[in-house]
Amino acid sequence: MLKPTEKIWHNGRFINWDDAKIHVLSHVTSYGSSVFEGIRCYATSSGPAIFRVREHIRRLLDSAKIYRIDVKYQSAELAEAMAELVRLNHLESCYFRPIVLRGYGDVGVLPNNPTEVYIACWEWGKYLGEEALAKGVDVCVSSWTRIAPNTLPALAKAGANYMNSQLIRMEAHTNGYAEGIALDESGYVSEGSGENVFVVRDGKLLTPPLGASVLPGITRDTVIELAASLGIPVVETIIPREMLYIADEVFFSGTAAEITPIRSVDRIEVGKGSRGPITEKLQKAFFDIVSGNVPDRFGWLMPVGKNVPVGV
Ligand code: PPE
Repeated sequence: MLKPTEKIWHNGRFINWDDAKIHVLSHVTSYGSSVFEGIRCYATSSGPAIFRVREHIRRLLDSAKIYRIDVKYQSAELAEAMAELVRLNHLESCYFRPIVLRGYGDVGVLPNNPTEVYIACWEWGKYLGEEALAKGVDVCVSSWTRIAPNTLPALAKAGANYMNSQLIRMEAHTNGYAEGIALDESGYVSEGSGENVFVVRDGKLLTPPLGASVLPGITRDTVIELAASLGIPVVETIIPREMLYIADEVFFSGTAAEITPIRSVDRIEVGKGSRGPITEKLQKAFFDIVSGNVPDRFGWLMPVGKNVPVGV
């Protein structure tokens, strides 16, 4: 269960956790009009640090722009609000949920409602279970198709997209799987309900392109950069479903899921049915950086104790 913290940021002010309420007739409840983010703050050896905050805020503002939602806060203001939240809530590590929503005003599809911006944070453990990172998870290919182009824009992280995600995740759960992988409208691999997907075959990393109805994952980008630095070739390409079965390794990437190995797809073992060596190498490179064990050579961490760097 969610463990409340003290403060939530709302439109420039810090309010009490219990006061972060909206009216039932807010535009968002009927029409799904919200865009949001999921960001982690890690406990590093030199204090809490927010991972890739710049990129997450950029995606939040991009999502809002796609939906013609005007956000009047600057990136640096939002980043500073997050750093301050960690301090006010006395957290070592946490997960942030910034949400931009259309609030209470008129009722009707054509929006005529104020924009509300909230940022909450809390301690959040491992997304797919404690053992998932080491042992891997069992997943299925979903019978639900990922949102098709020209229906809901996949590049926006909008609340409404998660109705599709819920169908994928509930079906997987009902059938005893940790997660489902959806195919895109053309029948090619798209993504999990809340993660991007990577396949390893013959030492090469494959991941679906942005045109395959995937969220432009920030962990996806992190994996691509880490792979490049480790000399592992990466190809963004359409991936047929059956490639999941004959892959040497498959894994998920996501803020919540981090880098989670997949040990079977539709009860077919992937490789040896356990975490593969390339997945392990990428996990190590990832956790070394976010825990502060190695220098942050990519500039991905923003320490909360310091001023926000210029350019955020
Ligand atoms: N695809 C989807 C559909 C998705 O929701 C996420 C993040 C990703 C890919 C990976 O994106 P990124 O986090 O930038 O690497 N899912 C978030 C929400 C999870 C939730 O259950 O809520 C997350 O991981 O924070």
